[in-house]
Parts: sequence; C-alpha cells; structure tokens
Amino acid sequence: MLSTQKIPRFMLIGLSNPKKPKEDMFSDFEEVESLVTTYGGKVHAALVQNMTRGDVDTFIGHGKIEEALKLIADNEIDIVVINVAIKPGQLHTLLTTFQKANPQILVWDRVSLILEIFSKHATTSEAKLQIKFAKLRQMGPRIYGMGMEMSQQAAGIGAKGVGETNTELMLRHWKEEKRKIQKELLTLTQQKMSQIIHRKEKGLPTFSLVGYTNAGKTTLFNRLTGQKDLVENALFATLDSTVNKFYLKKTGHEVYVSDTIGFIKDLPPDLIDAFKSTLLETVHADVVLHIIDCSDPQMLEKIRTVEGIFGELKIQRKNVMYVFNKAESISSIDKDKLENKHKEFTPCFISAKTGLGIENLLSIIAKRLPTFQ
Ligand SMILES: Nc1nc2c(ncn2[C@@H]2O[C@H](COP(=O)(O)OP(=O)(O)OP(=O)(O)O)[C@@H](O)[C@H]2O)c(=O)[nH]1
Ligand SMILES: [Mg+2]
Repeated sequence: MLSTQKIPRFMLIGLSNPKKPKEDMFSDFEEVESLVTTYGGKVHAALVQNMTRGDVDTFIGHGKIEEALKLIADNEIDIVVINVAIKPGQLHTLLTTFQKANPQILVWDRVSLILEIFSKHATTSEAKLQIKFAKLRQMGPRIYGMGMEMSQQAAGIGAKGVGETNTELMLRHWKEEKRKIQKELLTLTQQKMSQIIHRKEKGLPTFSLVGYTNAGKTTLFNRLTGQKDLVENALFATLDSTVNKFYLKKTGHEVYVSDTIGFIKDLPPDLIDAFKSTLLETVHADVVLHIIDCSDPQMLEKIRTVEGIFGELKIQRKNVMYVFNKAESISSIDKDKLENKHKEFTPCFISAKTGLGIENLLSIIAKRLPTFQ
C-alpha cells in the first residue's frame, strides 16, 4: 500500500499512431497527466511506442519492455498508466512483467485511473457502489481474484469446494460479487425512478446540465441555485448528481435543475452502465443543456465524445441545447461561426463565471420547458 504522505510517482505509456497527427497524442498525454494530478500523483517518466495497434500480449511489444523496466527502476515509479483502455489480460501481463523492477508496482490503464480517481473521491454510498461495480467488471476475475487471494490469506479462510480450482473459485467469487452489487444498484435505480415519476406527475419541469468534465457545469448550477457545490479546475470535481429547484422569474414558477458527473473520452460502455442510476436525472430531463467549454482547443472532439455518450444513453437530440460556456474569452467572429455550425441545437453563449448571457439562457429555457409553452 502506498503511504498517504507520499505523492505517487507515475510513468505514462502511450502508443503513437504514425497515421495520426502528433498533436492528438500530445493532447491525449496532457489529459492523462491532468487525470494523474487529479488523482494526487505526479508524472516522472513517459514512454512512447510507435505502432498503430497495441501488441496482443504485452501491449507495448516485447522490445519495449526492457526500456520500460529501466525507466521504472531509474525513476522509482509506483504506478504505470497506459494512456488508452486495454484488456485485463494485457494489464495482468504488464503487471507481472513490471514487478521485476518494483515488486509493489501498480499498472493501470486509462479506465482504471479514472476508476481510482472516483474511488478516492466518492462520498455517497451510491457512487461507491457504482465504482465498485465498474471496477469489478473492468478488472475481470483474474486481477480481481488476486485481491481475493490476499484477503483470504489475511483472514485465514479460503476453503475451496470439492474439485474446485483456484481459477474456478475466483470466477465464482467474482460473479457472486457482481450479482450482489447489481441487485443493490437496481434498488437504487428504482427508488430514483419513482422520485422522477413523482416530479413529472406534479408537473415540475426539469432541465439538466451535462458535458465534458471541467466545462463549467457546477459553476452554472451554483449560479442558478445559489448552492455552493465544489468547483475546481480539475477533472471530475463532481461525482454525483445533485438536483435543486430555483424560481424561474420569467415564468413565475419553480423548476428543477440537475448537475452531474462530467464525461470524458474512451469511457467504456461498462462504465456508463455502472453510472446509469446517477445519470437518470440527466436522461429524463425535459431539456438537456450540453455545456461546452468554447475556450478549449479540443472543443470539437469533446463535443463528439459527449454526443456519443448521449447516443448510448438514448438521449433524444430534440431535447438537447448547446450552451457555450467561458464565452467571455472568445471573439464575436468565433461565436458567429459556432452559432451557424450548430443551429440545430439552439446554441447560446454564456459565462457562468461572470454572468454574461445567463438572462438570455433563462428566457430560452423558459420557452422550452413543457409546462410553460
Ligand atoms: N473563464 C471561465 N472559467 C470558468 C467559467 N465557468 C467555469 N469556469 C472554470 O472552469 C473550471 C471548471 O468548473 P466546474 O464548474 O467545476 O466544471 P464542471 O463542468 O462542473 O467540472 P466536473 O465536475 O469536473 O466535470 C473552474 O476552474 C471554473 O472556475 C467561465 O464562464 N469562464
Ligand atoms: Mg462539476
């Protein structure tokens, strides 16, 4: 276990696809580095392998292993992160290989890193349960089983059924755990669903704030509701859903607004599935505000990522509105271009920080929410 005082030392490993522009790889690395910072670690080494697809067994290929081992030893690396999502089998091979340079080493891929951030920061029992479920699926029985072996040794138990091999035992234990958590999550989802139905029956309209992580959703939520939820220049500052009502002056009625966890690219469907109960408010809102950081050079790619997740969540396009945030920092020419390009989504421009464009946004919302049409 890593001590709480020590800042974990990270090494990043990435593939550089010769067919893709170099900038793509740099921005991928930058994003993983921000994730490492959010986790509370620091990057001390990086290794790039030039190939289009990862090696089936070791991901980086046997030739690069020696180089990786040397970097781990020289830089006293605690955790290695692969900057994409890889298979549990590849993670397992890399873990056992890198243990030669540091027996305590941890090897994560991008998804494990995201899950570890969630684990560290989750506070509600629902978030904890969802993360446990996602981790279980992500690790697969083999890596999950390693933890089980250790805990059984520590507890002095470990009786196997007649004729049951270690692998079978791991698989059984893994499946049982998965089933148990799935059941608990289902209960939570049902409870949430009945709250949503109750609100709909009472005719209380809801809109949700959704978008890439760090776009400014919580800043806007706080401005609208007067709440003081955590706002941070970090990825995944918010890990739950919050719903609050506020008085919409333009209509003379109260409306509900929900804030939720931010999205990020390469989230595997398993992970989105695990977060379904948190995202329920978002999916069932009457209007979905896609909050976009228009000061971000990677904006278009991030819009595409969020759109893809909307598709998986079956959010209807007709309910989505684009809200370009941090608009105090872009020119009116850029605004015009964005407005023309995304006409379909009634684009509007705001600064959640300075208050610019908020009144206009509220007028549009008032017109779109069902009760007031
Ligand atoms: N310049 C500028 N910065 C903003 C604006 N709105 C938010 N920010 C900053 O952007 C960063 C992220 O803001 P959050 O509100 O935490 O973003 P979020 O979308 O809730 O992020 P996650 O919860 O991590 O997904 C913070 O540093 C905010 O101060 C804005 O209108 N202009
Ligand atoms: Mg937030």
